[in-house]
Amino acid sequence: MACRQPLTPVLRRLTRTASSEIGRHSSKSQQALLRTTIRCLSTSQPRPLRQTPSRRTAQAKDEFTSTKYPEIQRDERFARLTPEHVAHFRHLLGDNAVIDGVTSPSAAIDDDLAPFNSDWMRKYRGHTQLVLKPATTTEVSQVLAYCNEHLLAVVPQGGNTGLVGGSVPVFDEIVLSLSRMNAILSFDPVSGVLVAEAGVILEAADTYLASAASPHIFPLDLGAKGSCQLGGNLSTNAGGLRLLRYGSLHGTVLGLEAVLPSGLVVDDLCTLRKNNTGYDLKHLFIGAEGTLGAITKVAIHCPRRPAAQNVALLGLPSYEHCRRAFSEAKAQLSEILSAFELMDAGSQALVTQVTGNTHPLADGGGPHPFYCLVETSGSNAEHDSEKLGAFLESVLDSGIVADGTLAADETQARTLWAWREGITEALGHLGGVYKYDVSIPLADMYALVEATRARVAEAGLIGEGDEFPVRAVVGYGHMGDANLHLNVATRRFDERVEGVLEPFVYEWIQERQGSISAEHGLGLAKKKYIGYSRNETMVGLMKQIKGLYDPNGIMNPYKYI
Ligand code: FAD
Ligand code: 2HG
Ligand code: ZN
Repeated sequence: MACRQPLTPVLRRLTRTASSEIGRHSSKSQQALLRTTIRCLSTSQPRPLRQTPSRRTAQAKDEFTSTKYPEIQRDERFARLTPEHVAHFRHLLGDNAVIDGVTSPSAAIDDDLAPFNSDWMRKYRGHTQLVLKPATTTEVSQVLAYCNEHLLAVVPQGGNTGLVGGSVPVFDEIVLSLSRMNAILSFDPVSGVLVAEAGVILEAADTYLASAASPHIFPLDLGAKGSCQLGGNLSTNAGGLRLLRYGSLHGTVLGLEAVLPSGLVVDDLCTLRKNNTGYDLKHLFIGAEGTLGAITKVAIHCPRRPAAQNVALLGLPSYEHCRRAFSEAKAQLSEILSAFELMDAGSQALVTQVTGNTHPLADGGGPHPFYCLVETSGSNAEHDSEKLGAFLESVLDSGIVADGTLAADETQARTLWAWREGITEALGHLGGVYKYDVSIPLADMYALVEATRARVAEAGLIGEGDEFPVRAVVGYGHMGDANLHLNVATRRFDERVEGVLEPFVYEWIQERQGSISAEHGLGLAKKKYIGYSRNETMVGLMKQIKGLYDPNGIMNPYKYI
């Protein structure tokens, strides 16, 4: 509250000067105010994350999934890889497309295989001895047909940034990496339709669109954009930071090409926005997590890149205030609102701890119990700035928001975003994390974090000292989509913690008609829990579809289906 009076005019002025015209038209006092804010923000520039001791400990203790979860047994229907199989793949793809630990095991090959065996969180670790990197759809088709015929299990892998253990093998499954299929195939600036191979990195696709003669934007954005691939994005049906504005991949993807385990190429690379001709089968692959086939190409509708973008970070006294701020943002910013993200104080404290940066709102009466990041995207900088300024003024005046800051340029906007996008990485540097990515009606959403915190405390598992496995229970997420990320940050993975959290979290969500997987999928992590969000009839139908597309069950076995 302390900062409310002085901040209001600052925000108003910064809003007016937030475009690239700063300095040319702004008054001396405006420039002074702007400099103040820049100075404040520049102390918070994100630094590269350090390799903390606890992160190293977590890595050193990486356990095989098969050891950690002995109840998952290798399916002995699957063949074990032989030198003959490997020779066949070398002949098919060429030596450079094969990482072979079968015929030439060595420590160096193990090092090459390691990143394909371990997931991003270092929670799951498989035993693959073979990675294949086909370069064309025909090669994918030949590989899968051979695997199907010889009963060799396969895990498709994109950027390996998935957060549910779906992208890595459990036992000796072959990893099918799509990384060499990374060409942009076409872009039509009039319709906005981009056609690309599945291995294109999300950020590369967006950079390509940004530099087009008429700049466009990829309708999905997320913190892992520098590593994740379009095929992986579709396979997880990733939601990300701007779903609120651009909608889900089920709406933006117009067509795709996929290869079934039989080798059959499903060519549904439609580039039309309307195509009501029978079942829309592409949707089965969106969110299938590699259990039906391998996605090889994508056609997606991309909007024009907004000419103006503004970002504000707000400090709020309670979750209820965040809900009110969101409601106001929708009402007042309507068509230009492009993101509304939630962060609790605990999540921001962990980012501060890991990066060593000063929080942008640390001086204005902070730390605040909650923070919201609001982004607008539109075609008219002046109009958008005025609208955002008026919104900020009204939420400050009405006491919904206690403090706030507005980015004055792109660098500052990125800095503010780093406090939201950097949470996952910061948490990963502190040890093991139990992640729950859930949808719950907004009224109850944050209550899950409080209930979980209370439960962990009651079990005596949370505290400051090393004897406590849990450091913190934090919540953040895509408030605009009623999508919460409940994260339990630990010093080490510990069975007692998992026992206290599961199935408690899932039961809590089921009671409120929520979803146990909002955007990350089920993978291995939520394999046992699908029944909390899908009824028997639906799981039964899924199994029938799986049986139809993949009768031998070679695609991503041991995962949710
Ligand atoms: P992978 O991790 O390689 O694979 C994911 C799944 O898809 C696996 O089951 C795999 O078998 C399958 N798969 C991969 N490629 C193919 C293919 N070509 N054909 C068939 N199956 C395939 N997710 C969100 O939804 N929103 C976020 O905001 C978000 N932020 C993130 C931030 C960070 C820092 C990190 C690490 C992850 C984040 N994620 C987020 C998780 C998200 O699922 C992934 O980032 C992304 O969508 C997965 O893409 P990938 O290429 O890395 O796929
Ligand atoms: C995000 O929104 C991602 O930042 C990751 O979906 C969430 O770390 C997580 O749990
Ligand atoms: Zn998310």
